[in-house]
Amino acid sequence: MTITLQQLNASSDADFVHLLEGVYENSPWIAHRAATRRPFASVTALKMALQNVVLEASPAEQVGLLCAHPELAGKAAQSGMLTKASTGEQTQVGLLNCSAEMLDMIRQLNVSYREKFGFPFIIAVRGPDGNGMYRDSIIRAFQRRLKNQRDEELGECLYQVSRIAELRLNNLFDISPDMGNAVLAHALALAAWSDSPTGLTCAYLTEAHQQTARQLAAWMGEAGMQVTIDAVGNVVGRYLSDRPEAKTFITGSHYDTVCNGGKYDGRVGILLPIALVRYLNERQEKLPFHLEVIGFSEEEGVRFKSTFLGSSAVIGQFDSNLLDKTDADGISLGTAIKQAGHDVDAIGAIARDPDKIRGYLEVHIEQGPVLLKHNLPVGIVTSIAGSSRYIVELTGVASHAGTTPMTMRKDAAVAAAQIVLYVEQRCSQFPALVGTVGQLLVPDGSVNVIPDRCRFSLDIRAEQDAVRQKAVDDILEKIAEVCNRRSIEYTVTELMSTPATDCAAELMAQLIRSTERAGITPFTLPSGAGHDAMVMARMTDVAMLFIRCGNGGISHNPLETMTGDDAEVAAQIMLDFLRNLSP
Ligand code: HGY
Ligand code: MN
Ligand code: MN
Repeated sequence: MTITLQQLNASSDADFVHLLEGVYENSPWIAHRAATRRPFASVTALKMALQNVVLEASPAEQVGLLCAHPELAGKAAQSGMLTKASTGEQTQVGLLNCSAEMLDMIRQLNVSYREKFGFPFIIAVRGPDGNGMYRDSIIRAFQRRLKNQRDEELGECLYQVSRIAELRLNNLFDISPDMGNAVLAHALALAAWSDSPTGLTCAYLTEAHQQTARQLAAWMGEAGMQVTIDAVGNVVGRYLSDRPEAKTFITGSHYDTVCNGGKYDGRVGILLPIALVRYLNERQEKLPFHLEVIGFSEEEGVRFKSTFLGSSAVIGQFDSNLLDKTDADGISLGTAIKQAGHDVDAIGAIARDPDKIRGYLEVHIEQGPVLLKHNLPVGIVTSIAGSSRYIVELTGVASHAGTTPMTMRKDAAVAAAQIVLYVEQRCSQFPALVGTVGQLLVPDGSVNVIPDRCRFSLDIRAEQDAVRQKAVDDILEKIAEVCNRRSIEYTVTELMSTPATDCAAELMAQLIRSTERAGITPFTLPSGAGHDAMVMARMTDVAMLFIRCGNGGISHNPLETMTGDDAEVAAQIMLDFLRNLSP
């Protein structure tokens, strides 16, 4: 049986509760409290209202809600006492026909979990696209989350409950997040191409990277765009306006990844506009400006330790000195570009004419927990933190681990350790200042040799440039002090320094209005992660729309996840944004 929003808005409170029966497992009180918040302008607004009732409930009511849920493959399941919805969901993912051995493992997990947290493990088994998780993934999540702290796990279970309710409401209203699920499916397809046999690594111009580019180009063409792959590997799709003289609005993000990264970082910002253009093209709907979707080829800086190669070429600031930089195999950037069939002499021509550009919007996963904590599918970015990256090389003296007195050592690793701890201590002094040593290496080290060399990276970021610069200065001073005291030689090489970037007020206001029209309370937040928008901001006005991340907001990790429904909300907001943006 499906229902309509009109029906729901017009019904009595009792009928409202009855129509939503089963959406929140054995917990009609949630619908009862939400009934007073009618009318709802959209199903999204209804979902938000129900979720907010749960978030505003008392801790006891929240735990009661969790305890109203059955255990996975638990007693209720075994005795056929599950609700109709739970029966369908647990059957769909094979939890009701497990082997005796698997049942026993799940039973033990249920016992341990309930003992630790006092409520049952809850997960939306239908998963990110509603089509069902693999049983093994469910069990791995169970085992992983059993290690969580109680507050963290309470929050995660409440999020999972809202996700279960969302999927049940989709069925009730017979709606499906088609664009959002297309984004997830394409992201999954792209993840098949990796530089590594395990996990997703897609570094600049590797074979996997070039296959990814070809696939993006194919999808852009199918969606109705004119497609080119430029001299630095950017995949560019243009959806033309009827007005040849119109300006161009650019959207996009990067398709390279970090080592062992997630499927959505960057790629969502390319795949979502592709789904949007397909939607517009199917309806022959044109925009008052040309729309350019750019898959930037290199943002993470993994292979050549230089970031934003793709977007810097688009704004005409590609640094040709980088062409001589070599990767771990000694291949230069210039050679890699030529080997990929591109012409380094054509890089200059990639630059866009700023006068012909209307603006830039980047859709990106948040890569953090803020939207999750605020129970919001999307957020509007106010500014992007500036960042400084360095490689530091320390040189001491290798000597015998057994015969060299502790007072006579020039130990590069110990010096590095002292500096690393200082980075943590110094960057803990300000809330919006972060410092990371992501790489720490004793090249050719031996167990019984005092390290003569140690190489490490620095990544320092802050919302305010002055705060970041002061932290960088203090850290560089500390490196000098530690090394002088320990008679260690050192070099510090700057890899990148990008100032903090403000998003454009006009475009932010437009995003806020589109978010409101989607039935979502607009929420603004800064970005701690860097994005191509920082580079594009040197040429035109920029804005960013963040999409909520699941699994506690984790990113740069295979656990990175999001839902088709949240992607759909972002797509609807972006569509409204483009339709209402003055040319
Ligand atoms: O490091 C960053 O902030 C981005 O993921 N490149
Ligand atoms: Mn990233
Ligand atoms: Mn990114």
